Amino acid sequence: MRIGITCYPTYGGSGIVATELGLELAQRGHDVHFISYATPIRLDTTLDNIHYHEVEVANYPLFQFPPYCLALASRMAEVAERYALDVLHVHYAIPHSVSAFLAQQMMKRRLPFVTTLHGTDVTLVGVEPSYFPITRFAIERSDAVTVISDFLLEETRSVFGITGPVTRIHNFVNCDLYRPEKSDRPRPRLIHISNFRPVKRVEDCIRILSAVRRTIDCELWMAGDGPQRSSAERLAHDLGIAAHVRFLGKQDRIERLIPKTDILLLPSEREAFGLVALEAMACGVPSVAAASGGIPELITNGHDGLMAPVGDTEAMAGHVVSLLESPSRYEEFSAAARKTAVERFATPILIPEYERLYETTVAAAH
Ligand code: GMT
Repeated sequence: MRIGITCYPTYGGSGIVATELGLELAQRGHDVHFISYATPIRLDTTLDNIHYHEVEVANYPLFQFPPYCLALASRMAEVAERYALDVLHVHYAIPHSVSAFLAQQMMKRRLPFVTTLHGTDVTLVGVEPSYFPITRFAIERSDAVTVISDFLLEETRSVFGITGPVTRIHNFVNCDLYRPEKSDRPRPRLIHISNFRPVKRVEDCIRILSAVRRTIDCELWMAGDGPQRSSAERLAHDLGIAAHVRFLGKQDRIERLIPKTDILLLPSEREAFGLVALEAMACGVPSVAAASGGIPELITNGHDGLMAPVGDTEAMAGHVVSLLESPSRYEEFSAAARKTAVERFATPILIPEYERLYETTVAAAH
């Protein structure tokens, strides 16, 4: 098939899922056309069957806000026409599904589009009064809608009142790329990876480290960047543990980073799925996480990871200690985490679900 993909090209789970989906589809022989304002961070445009089309947003003194949504729609229609795309697949509803709808209206032939909802496009941004009606409209007008967890399916139905079909396709991981790797380190190492937005509760990671350090000498790597970074740094200083926390900034090759650590911390307030926890599991790194949103669909508590209520940093610290103080228990969790990733969330299991959806969507549109 000839598939157009639009996503946010910067850091963030939705762009990563879209990029890796495109790469997997290209490997399976599909022609994949990325349409965005920049090359997605994990995209290698030299690969066979991968094409990238930049969206240029012309500015004008009259524009306080250059209309990206319109430039994107024009580019989508142009690429779809020139390369005879069969389907457009947009990741993150706002504004991508609106642009896809406009592109569809511009075409002389019927071009179906699929919208994948990733989380904050429903739970946070989508509920903003200024975006709510147009987001609901674009979801309803999509030829197919997918969500990345059952949790998000429920949210989509209750927030937007969507009654039509919505397909749940969980996030996936390439278990050949994300794999365990033995590496020596002087002391245990925890890691947190995110965009440091309030929903991630990054300060909880600092509190967890502080509590764990009452029993075990360990360190924390904080990978990523965002608005909560400076408050997390301040808290580390205030708690007297700054020397044990490294802020690494944005990282491109997290498949190389995660295997150098022992436990991933994911204390999010709300997480539609928690892709980073899955990537860690594939590397044999179990997570200690908040039992929020879709995380329990991924982690089986007490088997391949441990969970506690949102904000309960003492319980999360207790979980970390329980893993680090018993090497045999740690090894069991690590092996179970890898097994879960391979058996339930690996690309060969989930990519065909997207392929089937494209086929039925394209067939229904003609
Ligand atoms: O806010 C983020 O975490 C980024 C966001 C995105 O869309 O880039 O991530 C969401 O999509 C990921 C991939 O599908 C999910 O694994 C994350 O759970 C989800 N984040 C939230 O729901 C907060």
